[in-house]
Order: sequence, then structure tokens, then C-alpha cells
Amino acid sequence: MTNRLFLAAIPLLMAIATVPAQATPLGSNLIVNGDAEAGTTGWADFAGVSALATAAYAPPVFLYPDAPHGSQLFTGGAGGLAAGWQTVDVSDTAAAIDAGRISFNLAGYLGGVGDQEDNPLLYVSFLDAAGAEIGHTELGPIFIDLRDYLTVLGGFQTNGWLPGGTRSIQFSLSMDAPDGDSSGAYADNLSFTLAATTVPEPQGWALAALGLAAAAATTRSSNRRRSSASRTTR
Ligand SMILES: [Ca+2]
Ligand SMILES: [Ca+2]
Repeated sequence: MTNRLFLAAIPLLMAIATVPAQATPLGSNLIVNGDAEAGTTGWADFAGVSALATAAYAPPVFLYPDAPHGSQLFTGGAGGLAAGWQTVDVSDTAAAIDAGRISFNLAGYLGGVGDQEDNPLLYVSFLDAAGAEIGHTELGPIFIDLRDYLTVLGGFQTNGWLPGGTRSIQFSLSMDAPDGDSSGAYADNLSFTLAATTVPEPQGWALAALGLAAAAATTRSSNRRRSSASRTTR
């Protein structure tokens, strides 16, 4: 199953979510273990696909823009699709949500390995009281051309407003590995925060994508300079 198909299949794959009752802190990351430092704690498995996995950072992986990332990142399994999900209850903020006053910011680092076609997707479903999806946002899928064949995780973010009627939010992280062997899709530093606001600040993750493309160009140029320099010093 590709990540594009996965998007369409999410309502079917959605398990019967047990939504814990808890207060919704504004300004705090609502994704549990979004930094992969606690393994896959907090992420439930989807039926029919592989479980998410984590791996230790090792060269030549880098983040653009650079950021603290701990020692672990999310990755997938040995080919095919791997995914995990979690849900947070926001029903205690219902009045403000329904008044259109609650904005969200979704951010994360997503990327992959060199020439592997594997690609990550962080898909966020806004669910009503019956658990039906009434809106969504996402980061990715980040395909190989967007990271220009580099082994890099790019920083992406998007924001908007929770749709009126939102009572819980489901986060689905999927890693598609169409070319088999080990997973070459990576993700880390995932965060989703809410704020009470009245002023729109729409912003697309495409802006970050442009930044990543610029980074790729800079790295290529820098690599050329380095190899050119090493040639001239030999
Ligand atoms: Ca990490
Ligand atoms: Ca692969």
C-alpha cells in the first residue's frame, strides 16, 4: 500500500479509539513521544501493516535546519508500509473550538535515505464526537525528489484552525517503503500544539519544502567545493 492509498484508507483502518479523558493544554505538544526517544511508546499499531520502528542516528543523516534531535528517530520496517497512530481528546476545549478560536501548529522533521524511494507521512485527522473525520492536515509524503536524494530530515510545519465540532485528534505516522529491503523513511521531532487565537496566520509546509530544496542546492554546491578543494590540495 502506498502512502497515497494509505491516506484514503485511514477511515477504514481506524481502530475503535479509546480516547482518554484529559485536559487539553494549550501550547504543549499533544503528540506523545513525538521525538522517538521512548521507542514507539504512545503509538498504537494499525491492523494489516507493519509496526513503526525506531533507529539510532548515524552518519550521514542530518537535519535541515539543524535542531536538537536526541539519539533516536522513527522509521519503518523491511519493505511495505509501516504505521502507527495515537489520539488525543480535546473535548474540554469544545466551546472555543466551535467558536473558531483554536488554532493548531503541526511541525516535524521528515525525510529519508539517499536513493531510497521510501517516504514518510504524518497525517492528522480532526474527529467529531462520533469519531468521524471532519477535517485533516498533514506533513508529507516527503518523496525522494523533495530531499534531492540526500539522507536528510527536513523541518516542515503547517498551521490552521480546528474545525468546529472537533472533539478528538488522531495522529497517524506512516512510512512507506516501496523498494523493499530496509526502511529508508525517517521522521523525528513531531509536534502538534494548540493556541487560542483570533488572528489567522495561514502557512503551508510548501514554504519549508522550498527551504529544504535550497538546503539541497547549498549542500551540493558545498560538496562540489569540498571535492574541488580536495582535488587541488592533493
Ligand atoms: Ca529523536
Ligand atoms: Ca527501502
